[in-house]
Amino acid sequence: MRKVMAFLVVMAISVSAMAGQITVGFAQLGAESMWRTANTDSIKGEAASRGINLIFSDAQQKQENQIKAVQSFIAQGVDVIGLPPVVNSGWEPVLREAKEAGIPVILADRTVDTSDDSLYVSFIGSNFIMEGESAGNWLVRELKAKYGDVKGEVFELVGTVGAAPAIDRKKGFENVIASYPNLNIVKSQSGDFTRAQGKEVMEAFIKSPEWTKAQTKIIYGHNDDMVLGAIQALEEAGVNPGKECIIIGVDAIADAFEAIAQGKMHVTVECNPLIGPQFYDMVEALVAGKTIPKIVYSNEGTYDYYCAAALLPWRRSLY
Ligand code: GYE
Repeated sequence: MRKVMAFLVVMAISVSAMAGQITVGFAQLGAESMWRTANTDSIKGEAASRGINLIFSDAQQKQENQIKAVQSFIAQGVDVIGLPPVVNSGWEPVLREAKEAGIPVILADRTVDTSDDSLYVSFIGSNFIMEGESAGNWLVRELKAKYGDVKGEVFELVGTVGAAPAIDRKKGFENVIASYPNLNIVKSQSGDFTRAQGKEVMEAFIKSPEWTKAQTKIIYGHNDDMVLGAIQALEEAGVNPGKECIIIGVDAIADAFEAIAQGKMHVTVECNPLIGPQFYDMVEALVAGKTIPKIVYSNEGTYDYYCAAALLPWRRSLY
């Protein structure tokens, strides 16, 4: 019986190899936000519709788990590895292992910090610095329109410490506000991109002297989930989020559109999680022996209270 089973397994593998079926290992970083859930659905759904054999793992926001997943994909001899690195450092050894095994790695959604960019074939995702700049530019315009003056105190909810989107969304935002001496970040703390920790951090902000002193309270969150947690904390503390603060998020998830439509939040900068189709286009090109671009950015916009209510049904239909 065992021999028959083993034979069937070997047959199945060789049939799929003969049919040219592509195997991809995707070392997802976790399930920390609605963005991530949509991203996972896109990666899984697109593999299924293209008949790609996807080996998927979830590292629960731990780098060591992601490294182990990549090593196991190398051992299994997959065709291509997809990796959204949870933090941006500490990847060189495992990327070198993949390179030596001749398995291309596509960085999907987050970047790594390395001086040797031959360790991965390509990056697909967002320009996080531009997202931070969009958030800053929106804020400057809003303050000018509302008060005729660019001043205020920013309470910043930072993403996962050391993650590319957290580093760059901060950098981009600071690039813009640096020109305005009366607009400053007065508190900045990580909420690890989750709703629960966003709420906790906001609870601490509300108790701080900076909060009491602030004249124009601005909340800038590196993702919508942390902002939605913060809105809960504000409401529980008796603060009217939409009236007493200016609230900015990133991602543009449907729940943020809803919060904006309800007047509890002001704006969200889009970060597109639906990168499955572009990702597998790159995978298929690689397997066909073609060269692919080193960087592929996804198209993104900014949605505020002028349009969020009208666009909510469309957003919900996406993810
Ligand atoms: O913005 C955030 C998620 O890496 C772009 O990760 C992604 C970010 C996204 O947890 O919500």
